[in-house]
Amino acid sequence: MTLIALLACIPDKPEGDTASTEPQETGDPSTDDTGDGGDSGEAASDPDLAWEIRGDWEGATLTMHAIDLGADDLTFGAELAGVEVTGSRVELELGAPTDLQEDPKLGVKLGVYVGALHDDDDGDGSFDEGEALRGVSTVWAVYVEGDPGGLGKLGVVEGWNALLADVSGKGGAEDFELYDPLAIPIETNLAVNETLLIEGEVVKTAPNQGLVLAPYVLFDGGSVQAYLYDEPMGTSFSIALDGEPPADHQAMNVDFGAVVGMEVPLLYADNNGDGAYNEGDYPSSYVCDGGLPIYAVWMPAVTDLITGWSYGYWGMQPGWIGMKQSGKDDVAFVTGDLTGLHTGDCPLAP
Ligand SMILES: [Ca+2]
Ligand SMILES: [Ca+2]
Repeated sequence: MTLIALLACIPDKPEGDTASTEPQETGDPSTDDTGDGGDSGEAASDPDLAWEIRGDWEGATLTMHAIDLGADDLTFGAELAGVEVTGSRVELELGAPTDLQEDPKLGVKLGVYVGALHDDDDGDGSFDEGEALRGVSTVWAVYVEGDPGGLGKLGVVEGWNALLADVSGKGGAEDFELYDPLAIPIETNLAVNETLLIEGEVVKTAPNQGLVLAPYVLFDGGSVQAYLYDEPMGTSFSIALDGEPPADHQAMNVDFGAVVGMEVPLLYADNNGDGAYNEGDYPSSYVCDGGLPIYAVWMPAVTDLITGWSYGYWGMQPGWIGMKQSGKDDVAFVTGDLTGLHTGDCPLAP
């Protein structure tokens, strides 16, 4: 695989919102471990690479993972560094990696690495599948041996470089942005988001109207012990989600490839007037933003590099995240709270 071909390996955005029921498994967002970390390069006297951490770095371990340029699919190879993070900047003195590979198209020997932050549960200074990732860099650290050849036109030089690829591009030179290899950003974009606020106002009120957060498992014939929210509806609403939903709200979702909790805010006619959503009540409307239904999704902690890589590019995060229908089979993720919503004119499809 060539460096350019790596672009094609950035996973497709997940589509649709269908869920299926399978044995449940909840994520384990462990966050309190402080491993011993590795010993390579921390507080390097003459750094040739440095990561700048944006977000909560305390207790995290930073690793770098080679992308196997010889594989057809995205495959991560050897781990290059494992350093317990003690500040927001991690400097490394790496020299030339020993696992460089020849890019067949470019005729250049190079190595491409992503940075990762994780909670090193077993304290071995290395990322093991199953340990919770806090971030995977979208900027690549790229080492080039000798003359950079065709990469020179991207501004790449011999030695360490940092590149950000535009995933919507075609892989041309214009789709790469050069970064300072002594200031490569890595965001804690995979930290579990514990809270989500959904609030707004209703533009068309009806008598005996209620608002329920209907878990998606209901649409698959499942049931839950309790709803996360179910209140009579006034002219405005405010739903504050906090923490992982109960296991009976979560199910395997084939589109996400993970056990997720999906909640659908629904307005309903409380036909029996008991102030709660139950049999005989009639769901009438989604809660919408710009006429498009919104959902709240609980995604499990990310514990593998490929999912972490994909999340970084698609702006997803584990924990609570807002999701918006953006087309028939298309969804868009919305980080941050869902506020300023207007609803009441967003009927359920017949
Ligand atoms: Ca480990
Ligand atoms: Ca009722």
